[in-house]
Amino acid sequence: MLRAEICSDRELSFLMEAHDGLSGAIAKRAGFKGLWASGLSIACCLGYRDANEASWSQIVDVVERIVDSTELPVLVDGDGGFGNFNNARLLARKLRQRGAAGVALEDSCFPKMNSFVGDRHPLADIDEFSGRLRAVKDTVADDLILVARIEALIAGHGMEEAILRASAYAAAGADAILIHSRKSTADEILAFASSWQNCLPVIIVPTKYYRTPISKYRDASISTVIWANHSMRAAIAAMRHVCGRIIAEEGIASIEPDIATLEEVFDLLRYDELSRAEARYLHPP
Ligand code: SPV
Ligand code: MG
Repeated sequence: MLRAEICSDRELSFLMEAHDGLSGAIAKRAGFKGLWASGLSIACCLGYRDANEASWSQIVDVVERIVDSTELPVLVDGDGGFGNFNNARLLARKLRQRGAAGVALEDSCFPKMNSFVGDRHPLADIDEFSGRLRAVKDTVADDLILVARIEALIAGHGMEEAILRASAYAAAGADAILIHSRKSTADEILAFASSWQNCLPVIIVPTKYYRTPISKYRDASISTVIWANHSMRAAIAAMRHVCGRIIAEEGIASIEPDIATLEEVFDLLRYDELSRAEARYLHPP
């Protein structure tokens, strides 16, 4: 069941970005069945850059809040695993303990840089990265879905290198392949899907090629689409807007209709459940 939400070859699924318990709860209310714990969004909300400035333990703590507040399957962006095979397997073990459903590891070098920043994205050696994957698989077996993320297209290495890496990572035990692209059209990820022939399920992140209709992904038998950072970016726009109005108007009277009510806040965090528990445990009949 968890596996089907994260990556299945039966039908296209969608993972919504979450960066804390609240954004996870909102995504769940909207109807999402699975979440992406985005490294970019979590770092951003902690005031860090997406360059391994946040520590693995900070990420694991945030993931625990997302898992606890939603009880949805969460695929965690594990970057490159925060080091070598040993760091990667420690991260995976901790994520499993905190209830994550899966981890995506990318073949970047530590410290990584967000895929859309600059043009220096050195790739890890294939054998070394395969060792990270094998170590994770040996540590968590089937208790955590292992997604191998290929940065070859981001780094400008072309399709042959991407397919070579996908084959190596499949042999190392990956359960799915995430193929990343910074192009504004889906051409290269569709070309990848067509030559990969679904040897393992394919996961994509259409942040830059957002205009592509979903039907193209269904036609290409893509397994999973990740909406990777849209709650975080929506929050930035909304907070910028409201802060600007409050400072300009020196008051909050006009913004009240445009922000969430306190009732909605209490509802999202299930204060009603606490009242029922109080009635039961503090004031039994
Ligand atoms: C993230 O959400 O942190 C990702 C996707 O890794 S991206 O920012 O596109 O690299
Ligand atoms: Mg990331």
